[in-house]
Amino acid sequence: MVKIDLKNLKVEARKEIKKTDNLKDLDEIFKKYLGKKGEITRIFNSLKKLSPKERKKLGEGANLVKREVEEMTKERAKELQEELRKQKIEKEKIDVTRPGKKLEIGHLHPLTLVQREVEEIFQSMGFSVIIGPEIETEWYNFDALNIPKDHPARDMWDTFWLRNNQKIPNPKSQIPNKSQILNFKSQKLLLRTHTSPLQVRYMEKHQPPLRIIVPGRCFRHEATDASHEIQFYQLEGLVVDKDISGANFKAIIEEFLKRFFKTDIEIRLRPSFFPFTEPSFEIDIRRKKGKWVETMGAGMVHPKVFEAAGLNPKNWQGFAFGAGLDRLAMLKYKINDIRLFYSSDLRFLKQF
Ligand code: YSA
Repeated sequence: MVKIDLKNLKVEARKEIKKTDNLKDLDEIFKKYLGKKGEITRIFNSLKKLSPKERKKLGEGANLVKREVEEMTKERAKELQEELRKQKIEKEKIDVTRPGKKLEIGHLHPLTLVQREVEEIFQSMGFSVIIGPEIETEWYNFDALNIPKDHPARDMWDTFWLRNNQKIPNPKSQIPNKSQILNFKSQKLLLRTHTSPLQVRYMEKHQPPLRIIVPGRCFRHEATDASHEIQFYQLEGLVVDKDISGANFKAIIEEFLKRFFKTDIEIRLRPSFFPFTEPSFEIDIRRKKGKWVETMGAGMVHPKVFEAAGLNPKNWQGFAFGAGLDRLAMLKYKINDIRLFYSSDLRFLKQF
């Protein structure tokens, strides 16, 4: 009979099982001893050739070793699984104290911010915010404002004319009546060069006393530079009542500028000329002794404008102004080139 050293077999198996560091190898070791052709299985298979006495002795010993190898394998498998679990947890661990990734969210354009702030200030002073069409007729943009055809004053506004037969501008807030539609059809159309047409449009439909502002985009066919764009934003203001003077204008505009810039600014009124105001002036602004910036045109509403809107100039007085929103924004944020507003340059826009 072949002498089988069960003790040594057990020692060997234990060594191998302890040494292994992964479940796959452990499985191989198990098969090496207890698989179909495993060393312990082979002992069991050989038992039938032995005498009953030897069979009993070896059988019992082999059974013992078998149970121990099974036990050791189970134990080691548990340990390895636990190690794996720990490694996985370590890998998946989230440090909740780490600062998160910043999501890029959009924000408002500086000109929108300025427009909203300006609207709020004027609303708090009792003004209503009105909007109107960017495509305008020659009548509202010029004639109704006392700028007849062939009048040299038209040269003040270099105009983008539209080809005839354009659709009639029809913003929901200002649905034109039949006579206006007929008027539109016979009118040349243009991109409005200022927000002043809204003075007449509004007074046609609303009886004074009234206080409105009109923020909106304007267009001029002119060369661009650091303070001029072909498209820009204006803020029209109009106040009409029985007894309105230039002093009212000055008080309101000073109050607005104080609240808008939140710091002391200087304003300078220069005599000027607009066909739709008499007298007319231009307002320059500067901060901290800096450069004067021409910011708005203004004046007392001309009698012809009241007449064009169907109001009797003998009954009403008013002042109006047209400020450049871009210029106000430039002064507020110390921006030295208006073109930056329209450049879509994120390095610039992200600062607001
Ligand atoms: C005057 C009297 C009133 O009773 C009412 C309104 C006005 C203003 C008049 N409608 C007008 O457009 N005057 S203006 O040609 O001098 O422009 C007014 C302001 O718009 C300027 O002071 C400037 O701030 C801005 N502006 C004009 N052209 C611009 C411009 N801003 C940027 N780019 C341009 N090309």
